[in-house]
Amino acid sequence: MRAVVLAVFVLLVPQLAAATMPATLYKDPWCECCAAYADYLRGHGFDVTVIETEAMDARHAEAGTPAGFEGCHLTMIEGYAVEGHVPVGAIRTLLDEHPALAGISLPGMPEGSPGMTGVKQAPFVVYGFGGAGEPELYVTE
Ligand SMILES: [Cu+2]
Repeated sequence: MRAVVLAVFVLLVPQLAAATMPATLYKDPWCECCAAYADYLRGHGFDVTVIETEAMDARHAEAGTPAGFEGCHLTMIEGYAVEGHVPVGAIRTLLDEHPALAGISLPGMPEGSPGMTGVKQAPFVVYGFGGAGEPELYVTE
């Protein structure tokens, strides 16, 4: 009996760990697509804390986000900045690869991206920033 309990425990623990990856999402109080994105992340196993602030410019600056790559919201995950409506696949790649970047960004709130309405028109181009050079393509989703 004890062996069974232990086996169940061992099976469950990695999933519990994956289910509670913490994320902190900064948004201004009026942004609704930002709240929809927070729900999207929750639906993919992130434990999201939403912080509403009217000082988003300061948050982007702190995160090291270059001009033109700011999202309508900023999510901090494991020390990385995730700017905008970045699909979770790109976040998982970031967390797996652990590159020397400050973060990743999907600029421009594309239609059909997570938290946005509409229909996806083209692959989402996610950029990496804060590395050795200028921001460059990190992954397409
Ligand atoms: Cu948005």
